[in-house]
Amino acid sequence: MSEAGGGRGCGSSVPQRAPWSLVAATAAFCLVSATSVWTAGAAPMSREERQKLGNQVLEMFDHAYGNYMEHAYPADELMPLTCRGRVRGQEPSRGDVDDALGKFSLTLIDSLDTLVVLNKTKEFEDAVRKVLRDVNLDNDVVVSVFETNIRVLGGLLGGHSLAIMLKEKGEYMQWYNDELLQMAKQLGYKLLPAFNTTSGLPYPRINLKFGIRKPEARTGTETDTCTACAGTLILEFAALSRFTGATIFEEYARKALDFLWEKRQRSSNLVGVTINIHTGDWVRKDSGVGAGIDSYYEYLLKAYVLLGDDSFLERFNTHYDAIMRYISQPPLLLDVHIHKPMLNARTWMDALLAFFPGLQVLKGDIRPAIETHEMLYQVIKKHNFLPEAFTTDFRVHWAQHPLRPEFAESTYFLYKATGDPYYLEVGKTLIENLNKYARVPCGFAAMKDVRTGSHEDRMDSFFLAEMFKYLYLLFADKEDIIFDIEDYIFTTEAHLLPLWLSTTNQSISKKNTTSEYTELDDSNFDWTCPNTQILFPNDPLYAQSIREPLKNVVDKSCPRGIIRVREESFRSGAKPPLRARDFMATNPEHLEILKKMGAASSIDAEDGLRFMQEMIELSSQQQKEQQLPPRAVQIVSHPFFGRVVLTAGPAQFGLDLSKHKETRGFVASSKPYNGCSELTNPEAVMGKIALIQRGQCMFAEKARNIQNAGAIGGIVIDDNEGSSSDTAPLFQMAGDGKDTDDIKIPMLFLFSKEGSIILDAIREYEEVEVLLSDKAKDRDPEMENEEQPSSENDSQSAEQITSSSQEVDLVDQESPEESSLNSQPESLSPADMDNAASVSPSEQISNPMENHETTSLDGECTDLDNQLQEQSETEEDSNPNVSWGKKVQPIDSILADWNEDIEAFEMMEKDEL
Ligand code: DMJ
Repeated sequence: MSEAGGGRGCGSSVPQRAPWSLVAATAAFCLVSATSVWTAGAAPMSREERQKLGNQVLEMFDHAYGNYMEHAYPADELMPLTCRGRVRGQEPSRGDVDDALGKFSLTLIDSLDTLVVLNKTKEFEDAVRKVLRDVNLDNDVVVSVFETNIRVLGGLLGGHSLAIMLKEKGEYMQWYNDELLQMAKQLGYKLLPAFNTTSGLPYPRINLKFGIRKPEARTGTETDTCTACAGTLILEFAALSRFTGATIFEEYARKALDFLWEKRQRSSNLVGVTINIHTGDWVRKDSGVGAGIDSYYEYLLKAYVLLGDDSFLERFNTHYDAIMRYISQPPLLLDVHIHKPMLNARTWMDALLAFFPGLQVLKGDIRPAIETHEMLYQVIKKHNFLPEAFTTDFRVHWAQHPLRPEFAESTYFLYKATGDPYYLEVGKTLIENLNKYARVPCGFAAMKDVRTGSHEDRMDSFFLAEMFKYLYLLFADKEDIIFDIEDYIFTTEAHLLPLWLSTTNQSISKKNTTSEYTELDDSNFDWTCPNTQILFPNDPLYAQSIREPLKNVVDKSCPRGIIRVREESFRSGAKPPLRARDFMATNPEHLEILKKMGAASSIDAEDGLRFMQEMIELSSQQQKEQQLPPRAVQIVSHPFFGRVVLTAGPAQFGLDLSKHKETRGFVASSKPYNGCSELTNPEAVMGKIALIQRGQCMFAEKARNIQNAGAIGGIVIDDNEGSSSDTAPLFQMAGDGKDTDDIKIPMLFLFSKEGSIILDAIREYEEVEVLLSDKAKDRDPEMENEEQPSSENDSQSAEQITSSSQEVDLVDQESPEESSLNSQPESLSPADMDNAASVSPSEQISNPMENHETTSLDGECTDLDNQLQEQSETEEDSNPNVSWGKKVQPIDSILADWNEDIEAFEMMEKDEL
């Protein structure tokens, strides 16, 4: 091992060992040592409280795992709302997300080593027997190579690693004879045909029975794969080789990594999101640390830790240097272009990047880890969960949350590194939120929309593989775990592989690796293995002092300012480039800069391109900001007790539920059902929430008719049979072009599938009470206490009623942008009849309220931001019909002038390739 290895930067107290164990011990040493030095900061948590929380995690795991085993096994996953197994082919396709399901009892395999970590040794023994007895790896199913590797191969290897550990201890698993390893090897051979490409990058999918080439395979025509998909194999494949002595697996995984390394963009040292597996061309040239790339970086560093091969560390450090140079804009991590790394590729971040602070801990770069983690925590505090994507000013971009574990993972590693009890409190919040908002009678359900609290009929296997492991370990003492966790490394799916593998069957290490590396000076390795003195230079409040300035980052601060600091420091001395968000057409200096862009130097040209791009994004973003967020209809009466939350469209008139307290009441159908004339059953709707069918007259007219009959609210149900918020974009109900101030009651819109849940409930239970609000309220026992007591079965059947609309998840098939279009309500023009289908953006009515909430700035924000904000508020207040589109018109015309330049830049980019 060269000096660049784990020994550098480590405290001198690292015991002298064989090189491999020094490498392996590096991360563990740094982490373990840090936990013991914490003496001040957040109040310490007592052992009693930690045990209580640990027990809560165990109970939650039992609830998730128990329901999977009882109601879903041997299916791949549990559908927690309908309480049954998800069997591929029997449920409507969800697109790519279904490629994880291979009819191989995915959740059971993914949960194996969690059982041991959670001290459920007996259950582990039973689970292993079930896997050996029931699981078939030879199904005629096309699966994702990446997902099958990390979840199934990783699950079997993690299970094997802990099975042999238990066997050696002499109490459990005495009968075990490497059967899981044999299955892993069988699966490994099934995945190998995917590597049959000239590049050595694997095809993204494979048929478990027929491989790639056979006509029955139904795959093998793909040309692209994601970087993470090709670069997240080495841990499992190397472990398989080293456990079995069959070197081929490690060789293939190394070859794929070598190819990716060769293809990195040489000037930025970044990689793109997707690559052509035949030509090696980058298909998507944006680059970040989240979706599509994340675990490629993770595996380079961890391959170094597990295998002790310096080349992996050198590659990781080279990439890390580039990430910190271009992508890291503390506390944000923003995607950039690989060829133009100073150009942001997006204005939003995805939830997968939440693993990155954990990786930074392993790398030893604690400060940015604390910063990013804190920023993410502020987003979570606002929405209870991390939305799948959120903007740089922390608005929801993509509202789904499939119970991802990345943030819990980073919380655990930060706690291990700092010993700061603050991270225990963070973990406690995660537990509370899971129980409050995601727990359902039959497991835990993914959030369909973090803003409304609605659910999806989905509990992914990674929830059991990862979430419970990290949460349990966070609160556990060494003696709470029956083995030494420091002897293992976590794969990206949190499966455990023993560090002793680094000295086993290592004949193939270094074979096939490239020898060309970018020369790095010593500073690249400064933070490779910090000791605690470097992390907390004589100051136990260090972590807290890093977090403190970020405390209000989501609610009050000005993230734009944060980015600006980075820019300024980047080109010290030079004037910061003009950013689209700051641009004012009336400012002559700005116009002068605009003229210069693209003409003077390559830096000006780059600024010009970025400016253009930001203008386009800003324009579409600000149009979106005029939209009202969706609302929630929550069924609160027996036996639902708030567990059923339906995503509803808002109205641009009537009581604004975001400003006022929610409205609660029993529902009653209006007569006539379309609500287009005076109601003939006022006694039935008086004091209730009236149900009205969409169509035949304006929404506002319906609202007036039910209000006159004494209704306290209204729900308009779509008359297009089968429509659902899963598949159709929500919209806001517009007024009728006249003054609608006379409408005082709240009005919400439900698509037909969601509406029929209420109608079904009325048929079944007669008295149905609902809550209309901007966000679902806690499903806590209070609701039940207000009602007559009911059995668990009742509650379960209540969830089951929702199956028709909740079970279909089409969101994963879409890009975040498309999905956000779906989840953001669109508005219908006042001139339209309420059953009109299309919406013209120019006809939208803006909503100042939303702007207040999303862009509130504190005193430190720039005057330009404030001016723009104030300007926008004044105009909207005085004339609610002014469309935002009109205000951006000058920008649009400026954009048009720049089309030529964009084309020129695109040509330039092509030439570079
Ligand atoms: C897990 O399957 C793995 O952690 C993977 O690397 C990406 N994320 C999912 C869970 O979010």
